[in-house]
Amino acid sequence: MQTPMKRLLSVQDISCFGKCSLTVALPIVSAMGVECAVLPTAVLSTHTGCGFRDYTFHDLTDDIPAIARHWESLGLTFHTLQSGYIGSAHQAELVKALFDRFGDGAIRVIDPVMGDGGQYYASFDREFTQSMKTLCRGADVIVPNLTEVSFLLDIPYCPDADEDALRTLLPRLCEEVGCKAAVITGARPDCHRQGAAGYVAATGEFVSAYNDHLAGTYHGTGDIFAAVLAGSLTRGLPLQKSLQNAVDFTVECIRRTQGDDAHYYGVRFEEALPRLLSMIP
Ligand code: PXL
Repeated sequence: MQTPMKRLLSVQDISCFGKCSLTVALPIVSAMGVECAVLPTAVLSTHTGCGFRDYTFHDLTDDIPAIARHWESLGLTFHTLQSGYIGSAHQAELVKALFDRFGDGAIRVIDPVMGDGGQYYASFDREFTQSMKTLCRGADVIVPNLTEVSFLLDIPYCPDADEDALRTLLPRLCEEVGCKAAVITGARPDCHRQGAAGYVAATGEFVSAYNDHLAGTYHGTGDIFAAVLAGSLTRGLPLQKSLQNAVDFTVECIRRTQGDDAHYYGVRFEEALPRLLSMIP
């Protein structure tokens, strides 16, 4: 008798070209030995960053209720529910309803994708932030970057938050958003290290994981981080080890991409995939 496999549902867009959201979540989660079901929120010709203009955007919001009904008729269950890029406030509401429907006993990992570098991504604004906040309520873990932290808490963007500042922001996130744990990604507590800092509301425990600081900004790394974190948690690893996996894998992807100007749109994560095998039990 084979051991049952864990199943994760990843809810985010397919950017057909550009290596982010579902095109990184699927290979990463699968490589971690976790079944990856997907609910695409939209199909885009490329992602919306890195100077891409005139990209196509096909919204799939209207498909969500029928997909959910079909899954319900099949009696499908998920060990983990993960969400990333959500296209609109209405879609965020439907994803919230879907997570409530399939959420019994599932780990909810939500990346409130809204922006980077202190700016909203195209088509997001303060109103959308409120819907994202509602989706995040009750999540087991949310994984905002410092830009998204500033939007969620309605405070100025502070890219240079040191360890003390992170320890102030994290409990505020849990309290104001209403999530069980918060992880701030892209944290640079000093000029040598980059990684993630987390906080678990129920225990008051702070956790963090860092690796070498590598210069530059790389598109899709937040999605890669979230996929490895969700995969690790699904495989039953504790938050601390899951964070370390996510940080180490993301930094490895960046290291392999540095100096490759042809990869202006995403990182060379494919070559790092074998490393995931040593990160899980
Ligand atoms: O990597 C986050 C992301 C996901 N999906 C789409 C995006 C972005 C960031 O720009 O545009 C479509």
